[in-house]
Amino acid sequence: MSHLERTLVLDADAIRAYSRRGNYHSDPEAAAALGLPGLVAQGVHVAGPAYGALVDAWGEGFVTGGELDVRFVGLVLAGDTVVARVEDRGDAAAIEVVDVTAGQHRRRRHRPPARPGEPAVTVPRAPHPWNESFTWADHPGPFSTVTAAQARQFDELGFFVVEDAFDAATVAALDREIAPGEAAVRSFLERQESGRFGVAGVDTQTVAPHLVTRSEVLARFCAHPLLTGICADLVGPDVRLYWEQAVYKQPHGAEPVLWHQDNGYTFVEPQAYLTCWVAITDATPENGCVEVVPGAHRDGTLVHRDTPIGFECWGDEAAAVPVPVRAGSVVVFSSLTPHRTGRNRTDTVRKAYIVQYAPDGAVAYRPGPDGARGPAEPQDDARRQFPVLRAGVPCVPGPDAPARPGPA
Ligand SMILES: O=C(O)CCC(=O)C(=O)O
Repeated sequence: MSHLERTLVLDADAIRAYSRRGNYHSDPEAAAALGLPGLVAQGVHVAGPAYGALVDAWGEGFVTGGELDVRFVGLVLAGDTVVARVEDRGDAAAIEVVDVTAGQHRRRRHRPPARPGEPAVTVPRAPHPWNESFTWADHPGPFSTVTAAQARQFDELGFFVVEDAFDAATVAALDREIAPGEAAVRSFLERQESGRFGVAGVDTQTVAPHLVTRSEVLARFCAHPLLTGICADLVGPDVRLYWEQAVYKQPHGAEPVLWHQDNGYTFVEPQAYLTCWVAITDATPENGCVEVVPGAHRDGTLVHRDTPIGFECWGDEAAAVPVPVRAGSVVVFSSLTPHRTGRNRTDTVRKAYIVQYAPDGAVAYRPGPDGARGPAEPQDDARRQFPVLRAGVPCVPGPDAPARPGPA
């Protein structure tokens, strides 16, 4: 058995050599050109080039066909430099990446750290310019689904948890239905030179929106009686699905999701709509559970700044409350609740399906070319913003579905 240690710059060819998309095997010719001849991995499932390549968690049991065992540490992107130890085992071989140095492109995208003595850049706790006269409306009841204590916590703190709301079979079905859309987003991200697109990135999290347009199961889930019951109690009698997306935080992710309000990304009126954050895996402080600043939702939408890794508003580390939940639980919070999620520092993906509901008739505003508020944009796209409640009665998903009880 012999060892060989090499330093590889992961340019596009190297990436292709080790994680060719589609059939997921290394390319013998490219490997030979890199000075690692004869290494062929068959059936090795890697997430694709430029992507958390060959995550360390996959180390064991990674060999298929007995030819190659590849173990990378951490997340690797094109442009990074890796030190790889190659172990020749006679009829097999193993590559272990023992060190990774981030390439220039990655460093550029990271926020420069504050110099000693220089305060970190903070965003002021100030109203969004279009938030001129917001008043939070309390929810006095009566309630069909939430408890009076949950409603009070929602009014006072801006969030509450419904523990174990969905059983394991439902959670597994969500995961299964999300998978194709998530894979499509991942593939899109992999094709970006930086591996990034806004808040999403192959080394941070995939964000897969509008999945209800692909999956009847997910559309029905968004009209689940528990969720429409929460809507009836906290949003009103006439409610539409406003937005839904899966956020899958990658193992050993590079970035957190910064403090933000959901209404800080796209300014919706009425400003207060509802977010149901459904945990598909357990969410913990280690893998990036939701954290909130309690109470700040009552001020309405805050000013946000655009950063290379997403929007950011004022947050308060000292007051932040982590909200760890088991898979199947729901964190219910307002579109006005400042929240964030930390880096996933574990070996496994943290998965969530995020479903948002707004009163029927809600509109969105985007800045025009001069930065001023553009025209009101109706939020009633029949394919993905369908009614879930009409006059307090749950609807089945669909553009013109009559009001009738939702799915069991
Ligand atoms: O799930 C996450 O990690 C963050 C999601 C989030 O904050 C959002 O979708 O607004």
